Amino acid sequence: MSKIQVGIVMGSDSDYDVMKGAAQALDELGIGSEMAVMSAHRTPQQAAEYFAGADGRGLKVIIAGAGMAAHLAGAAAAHTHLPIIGVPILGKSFNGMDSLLSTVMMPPGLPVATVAVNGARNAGILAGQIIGTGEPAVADKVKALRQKGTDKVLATNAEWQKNGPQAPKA
Ligand code: RP5
Repeated sequence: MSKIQVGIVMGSDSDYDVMKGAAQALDELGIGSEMAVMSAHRTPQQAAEYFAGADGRGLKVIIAGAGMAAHLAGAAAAHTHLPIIGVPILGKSFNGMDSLLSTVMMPPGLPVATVAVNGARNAGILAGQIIGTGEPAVADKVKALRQKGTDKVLATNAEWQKNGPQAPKA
């Protein structure tokens, strides 16, 4: 079992369906992760303790997802120097703009690397890229993942050129 290097946190279990994409990507890259539910507003004390203790427990990156203007990722940045990747979760209002802006618009000095709305898979891959700067085996896995994406497009286009455009197979 790989050592746990990434903490994936979310504001509510209602975020799980999106956030599991980060765990899946990290798994593909051979990086251990843990998941937890915590809220910047509903459980501020517990969240602060988790973020403040993350470095001491060996975590390298934190991925934080929250919907509405809950800005869990920003709260994480306030308590640790570790890199924070924010995942804005699509809610019921404003097409996710509330969450996107509350996650991305951090004050100078406290960056949150924000991925697309519901972009948890990319958050996992970005965490892998960060960890890969110090672990060549992880960097190799990131490169292989990208190559898979390239190969898929090339194969699809080759098929289109042979048999004409087709809708994706289910
Ligand atoms: C945020 O409020 C959570 O991250 C979630 O996306 C949203 C709604 O939470 P629930 O009411 O579903 O628990 O804090």
